[in-house]
Amino acid sequence: MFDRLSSKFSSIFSRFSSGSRITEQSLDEALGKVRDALLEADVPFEVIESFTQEIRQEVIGQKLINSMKPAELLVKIVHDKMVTFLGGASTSGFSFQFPATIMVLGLQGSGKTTTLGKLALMFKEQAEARGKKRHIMVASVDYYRPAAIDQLEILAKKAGVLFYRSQETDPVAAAIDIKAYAKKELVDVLLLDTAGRLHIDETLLGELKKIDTAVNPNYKILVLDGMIGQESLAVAKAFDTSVGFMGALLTKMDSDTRGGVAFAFRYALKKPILFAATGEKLEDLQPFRPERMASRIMGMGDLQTLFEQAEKKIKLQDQERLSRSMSKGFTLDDFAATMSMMNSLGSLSSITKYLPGNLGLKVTPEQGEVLEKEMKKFKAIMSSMTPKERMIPSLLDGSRKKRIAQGAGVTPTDVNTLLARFEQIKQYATLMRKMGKHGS
Ligand SMILES: Nc1nc2c(ncn2[C@@H]2O[C@H](COP(=O)(O)OP(=O)(O)O)[C@@H](O)[C@H]2O)c(=O)[nH]1
Ligand SMILES: [Mg+2]
Repeated sequence: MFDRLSSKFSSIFSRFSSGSRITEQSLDEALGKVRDALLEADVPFEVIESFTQEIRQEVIGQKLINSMKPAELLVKIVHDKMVTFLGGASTSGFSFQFPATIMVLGLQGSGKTTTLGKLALMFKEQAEARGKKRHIMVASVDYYRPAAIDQLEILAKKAGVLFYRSQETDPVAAAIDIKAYAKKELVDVLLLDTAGRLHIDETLLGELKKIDTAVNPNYKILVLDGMIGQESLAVAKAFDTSVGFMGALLTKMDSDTRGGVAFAFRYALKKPILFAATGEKLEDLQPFRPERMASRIMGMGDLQTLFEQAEKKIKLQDQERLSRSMSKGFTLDDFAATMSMMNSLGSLSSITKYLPGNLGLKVTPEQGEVLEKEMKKFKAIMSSMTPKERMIPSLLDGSRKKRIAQGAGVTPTDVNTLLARFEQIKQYATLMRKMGKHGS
């Protein structure tokens, strides 16, 4: 998600090394680059202007120019501003209150039907995780596209949720029938799919309004194709004035999405972005967390997302230790835990995008292999160290390094490489902790 934007931002701020001063000139230069990066990401001009102006004011307001304060503060200001622009610092994410009827709106091809299947699966898994059984039903009033309803039926089967096909053929009558059926069957969550067109048109909006009135959903969600960029604004505004909705769900964020849609939508509509879809599979749906998104864009990695993905795959106790250490201090033991967690997560190239700094650069499969070999070495090295050495690596002197290298069957250079890598990650962990992004 936002990979291109993210690599731009990483290069802007990597120039501000720790301890360097911010000058008026370097600030303007950096903000100019921020502007370019956002323009290229298809963020609307007025959004960029207000974004950079607010940052400038804050830097001046906080008297950062020529101060001895480290340039990290500038990074923090930009980061925090980005969080605000993307939706605020709430870390809990959005949660629905059930029982509920949820209706999706959006243009044809934006991903409504696919998304409905994803939401259904997510609700089902959430209930199962709490040992509850939830009656989840999906239904559609899309009578315009042939096979649109069949598509939903297939998704419902995959997700393992109920599906209902109304015999009515008028969308409004079908909507009323569906709602009544759901009530009769004591459905907890009714997910209603609607038709879209390739362009906003009055007939579509008029019909949606009638369906809205007939069904009176608790939640209306606008599904926005993340690939369409600024154009999404007109779509969002048209749906908002005619039918209304409470928040948006961005799809296709796995594609080479430039990020503009998130900024544009938030700025113009002031409504939350609730979820981001990142693929065609049913599992490819995540809560949209402005804070994490901002960290990703700024190249600070998204360890929290990595933890979340890992949650299903690794033992809780490993993970707890890891997130605890992220919020306190970072030792080689944690580094080792991170590595074994990464091993259990899958190929390196698929997960490195969540890692901060240099490790977060795009990794080709070949580079991935090299890194994986390196990691095996690192593991061997660490198992040759004493627990105390893993806690305080600075204890290692030349002769200990040699002994450890021998024990692990590697060279002393490998030991130094490991320590350098570790320092790098530790610095990021420390920076992120300072910025209070973890442990919340
Ligand atoms: N890559 C990717 N494709 C998606 C995503 N969501 C939906 N699609 C694809 O977009 C196309 C249109 O999706 P569909 O759900 O039929 O859109 P609808 O017309 O709004 O119901 C399908 O080919 C989906 O597989 C996503 O998050 N990522
Ligand atoms: Mg559809």
